[in-house]
Amino acid sequence: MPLPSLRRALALALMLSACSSDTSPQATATGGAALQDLMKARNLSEDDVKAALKTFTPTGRLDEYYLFGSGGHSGQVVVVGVPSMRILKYIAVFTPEPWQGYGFDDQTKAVLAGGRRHGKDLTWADTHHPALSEMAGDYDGKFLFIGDKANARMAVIDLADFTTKQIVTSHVIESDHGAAFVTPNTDYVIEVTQYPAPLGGVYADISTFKEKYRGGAIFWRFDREKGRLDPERSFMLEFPPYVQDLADAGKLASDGYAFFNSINTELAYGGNAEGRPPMESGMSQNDMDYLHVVNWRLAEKLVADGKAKTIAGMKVLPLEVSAAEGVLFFVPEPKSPHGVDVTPDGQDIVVGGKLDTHGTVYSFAKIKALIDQKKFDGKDPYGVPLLAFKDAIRGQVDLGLGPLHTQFDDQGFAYTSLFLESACAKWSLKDLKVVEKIPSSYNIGHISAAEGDTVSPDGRYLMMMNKWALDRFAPVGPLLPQNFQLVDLTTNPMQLLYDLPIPLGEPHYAQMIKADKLKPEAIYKPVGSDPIQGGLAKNAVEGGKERIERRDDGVHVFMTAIRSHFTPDIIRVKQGDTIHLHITNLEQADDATHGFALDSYNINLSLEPGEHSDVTFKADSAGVFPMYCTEFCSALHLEMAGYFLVEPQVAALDTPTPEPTPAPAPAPTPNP
Ligand code: K7E
Ligand code: CUA
Repeated sequence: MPLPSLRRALALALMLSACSSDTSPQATATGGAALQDLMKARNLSEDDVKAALKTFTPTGRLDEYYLFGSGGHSGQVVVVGVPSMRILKYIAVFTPEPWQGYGFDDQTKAVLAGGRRHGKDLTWADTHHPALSEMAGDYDGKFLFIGDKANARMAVIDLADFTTKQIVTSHVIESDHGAAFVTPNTDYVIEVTQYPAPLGGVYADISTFKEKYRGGAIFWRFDREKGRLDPERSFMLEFPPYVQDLADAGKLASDGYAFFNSINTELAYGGNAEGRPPMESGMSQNDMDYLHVVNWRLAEKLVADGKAKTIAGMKVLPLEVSAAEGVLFFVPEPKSPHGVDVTPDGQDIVVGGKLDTHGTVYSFAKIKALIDQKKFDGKDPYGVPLLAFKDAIRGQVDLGLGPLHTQFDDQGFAYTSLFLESACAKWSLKDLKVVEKIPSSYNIGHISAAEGDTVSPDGRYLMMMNKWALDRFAPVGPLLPQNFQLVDLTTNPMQLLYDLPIPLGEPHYAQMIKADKLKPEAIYKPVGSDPIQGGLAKNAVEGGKERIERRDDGVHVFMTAIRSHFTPDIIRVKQGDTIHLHITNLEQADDATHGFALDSYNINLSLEPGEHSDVTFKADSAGVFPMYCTEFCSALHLEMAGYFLVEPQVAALDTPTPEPTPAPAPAPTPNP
């Protein structure tokens, strides 16, 4: 280590020892020497030590930010503390999750059932973009939304208890990608199609792609009072089958508008075994695709005026209406664009072109002027007015290879991920010049800066979300984790602070929110709360009123859980009975969660303090089934158990046939 660095390391050691009460020169010198030894022993550079000091969070200390990241195919949301990079939670969303008992009780089964499609239960999802609820364009810390690209679903998570409350789907579309993105006051949550299909889930041969296949943007109305999306008050805009991609809502200067990009003006639809080009080359022929500019407030009005038709229960504003009434405009965007991100002041829209080295910065003021003056550059084949590229842009910034997604800070800088270059570029919004780049490991997708897509970004931190991690972590076989890399934005140059392997693929986007905006509850009140419906559950059980009742619809078990027993702890039923378990956790102490597992019946509940759960099932197998608590809740946790006894309806119905016993040896002839 060169001498000046050594001196700086000693200064660091001084900083360290200043925290302890003993600041005598002797102790400092010893501390410095000890730190030097430690750095040497662990082969750490001065930058490593700085990174450690910037992220290390002592036990009991809380993080400044929460990062809500997509959990990819897990259908979950991963919650990470920043800057410590500690994983705090996986929120179960689109898929059953046993620890949280999600998808095991009647309440959460009903949530998952909201996402059934074509009569099928779906047990995976492809989550891409989480969206925190906003007020006036700023995160308010109340709700989180996330879309499922594969199955065109949208979920609502309440951040009061970090629990999924609702999943909706519309059969009008078959997939999405630009989801979820919220309008500045969370009036609507936006879900934009990816792969076009005939609207309404009907059949039409692929050869009718141009005529019958369509994309669209669903505006799911959010009822903040109820904390739920309201399908009745939602609507969709019909789009040509251009393969829409990402979305962002306008804000401040561009409030009332929304922007979507697309990648297929060629209208290619594959068929590489039928004499047509494969999708990837078919869709990359033209130099320009179309940025969709949507006046959603006008669309909302036209829908209210009865201009929509209903398809699969969704109000759909027809393409010709949008084109004629000034709802939809197209502006060319360079080759295979990907991200579309509105600047904090709402004045510009940044689009990254995967196959172009530029980021294109569109000016909303220019777009709006062209629209107001009806200065159109012709129409697309579907009759949608086109705006001239050169008249709509403020400029282009030469970013590097494969620009994708852009975030913002509080100093007038933008950050754009460069997929092909495996780097993130920092550039000035004012003069559209790159300031510096930081490498990522590897194949960076989205980035997430602290509140970096709101009207008031914080700067501070940036997370690079990388798809490949090859040489970063101890090898775990051919399927490697993804890699979240934390970057310090306050230094010049930016500094890489931490690599966090994410063993849930494939995350796409994340949002980072100031931790003090969230006020999660620690316990459910009143005792016996239904976390999904809210308030006291219909079948909540009071301590002392536990009972088993046989009714016309089956056996109702009103049970309580408290350290360290279930009451009742023996349940006797007959084979074939329908069982209704109603279990209330009477605990009101933080973290006093009980589990409830029932052997062989595929039941595992998580009963958080004050929570009530109902489970309905058929006791179709006779036998003796232990039930027990699955959380180590007390010293007598193992004793928190009981029996579920199912008496066979027909004698020996379920009794295994005994192995034939060998004929007994003939008894010895007794002696006379
Ligand atoms: Cu670029 Cu789905 Cu936002 Cu992946 S998307 S990276
Ligand atoms: Cu309750 Cu263990």
